[in-house]
Amino acid sequence: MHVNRISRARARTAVGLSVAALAAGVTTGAGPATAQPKAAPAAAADCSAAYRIEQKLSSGTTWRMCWRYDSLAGLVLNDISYRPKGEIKRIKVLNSARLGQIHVPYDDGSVEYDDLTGFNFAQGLMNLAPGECPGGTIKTVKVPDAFTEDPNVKGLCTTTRSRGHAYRMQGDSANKVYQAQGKDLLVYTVNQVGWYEYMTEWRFQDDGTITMNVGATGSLSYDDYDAGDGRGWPIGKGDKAKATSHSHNVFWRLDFALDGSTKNRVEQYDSAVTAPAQGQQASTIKTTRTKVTKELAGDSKAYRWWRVVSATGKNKDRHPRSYEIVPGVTTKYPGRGFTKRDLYVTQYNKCELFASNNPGCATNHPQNVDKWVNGQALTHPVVWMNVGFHHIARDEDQQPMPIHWQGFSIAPRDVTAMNPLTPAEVGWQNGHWRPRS
Ligand SMILES: [Cu+2]
Repeated sequence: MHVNRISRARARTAVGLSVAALAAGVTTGAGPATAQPKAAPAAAADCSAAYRIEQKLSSGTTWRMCWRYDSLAGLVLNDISYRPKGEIKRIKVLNSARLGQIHVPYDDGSVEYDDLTGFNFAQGLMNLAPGECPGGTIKTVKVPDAFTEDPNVKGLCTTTRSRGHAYRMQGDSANKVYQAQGKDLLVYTVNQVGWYEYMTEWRFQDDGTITMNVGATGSLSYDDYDAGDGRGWPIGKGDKAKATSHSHNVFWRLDFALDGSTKNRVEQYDSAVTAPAQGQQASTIKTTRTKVTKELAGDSKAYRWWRVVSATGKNKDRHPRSYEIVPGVTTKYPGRGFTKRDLYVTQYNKCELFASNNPGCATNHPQNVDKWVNGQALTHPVVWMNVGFHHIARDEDQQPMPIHWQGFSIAPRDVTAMNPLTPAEVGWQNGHWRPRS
């Protein structure tokens, strides 16, 4: 999207290559340029050390995953697990987490782009300056189908960051305060597409929450200051340069494997309100669970949430482990079938990798995620989240354009029996506990 002529020409060539590679059944996943160790330790994750990201946060939680770099999707994180300090074993969360598309339609109807499968998002991986990965490590990525002579890009940052209070609780005495500052592992890349730069950020919190965001920055598209429809937003002196409004519809694809099994269940919860009955002070809220046994095209709304439930694992309180899907702020784009819903849950199919313009399946297979929802039973659910941003430019968008984030989270629900960051002194306060006398 937002393409200048040079990158547009570049783009066409490279798309040809990618499609040819796909047609030939060639996988173009690539990894780090550094040499791999000859003998990896036996107990390691399913990847060599160069492809592994492992971080023990100072609060005691360890996150571990493997990474690779896909010729279309860019950064792909596999085999994601964490071990909170009170757990003996690592708890697996996801088989795979990746972007599922960045779809950019223009308001004047002139054009729309599928940046991942149609505009060489992956090949636009940018070198990061050391200061862009404060306190962390920048890994070298070998970019498949690279345009440049040297395909090696210092493009993957892994670092840690504080996120403020993880919790606070007043203790028995005035000067006793239980408090902790939360720590996160961050994993991110920057991909240039035309005039834009997209930051793809994965945030792994010490409390088990995973937050995924795409940030749009770089520059507004110089070529689009003409708003042919007369409805763009003036961003230069007077009323001449009008930036064409457009949307960024970002999709994520999450392949869950809670406790190592892909046979997860999906549940939807809705709460209904009844006005206060006579003699009652408040309204009554009734929450109902709907088991999602078949593929789903769903919408976020007030009082609705979903969770993915482990097929096998329970926490120490014998509650089934699950991850809750926490939608982010979205402006849903109603102009396409695949952008009409906030969430899709599809039965796993190894060729279904991009929410729109999906190139990997047989020619008679539908290309968009909404068409994959066709009543199949969910024995291996794949979650697709669609988060939209309607970008009406403003004067402050130049120059450079301030980064604009869109995304969502998944949060543990009953993965551990208590807050995984609980300090030892209050570890006994689980369930119906009694105050100490
Ligand atoms: Cu934009």
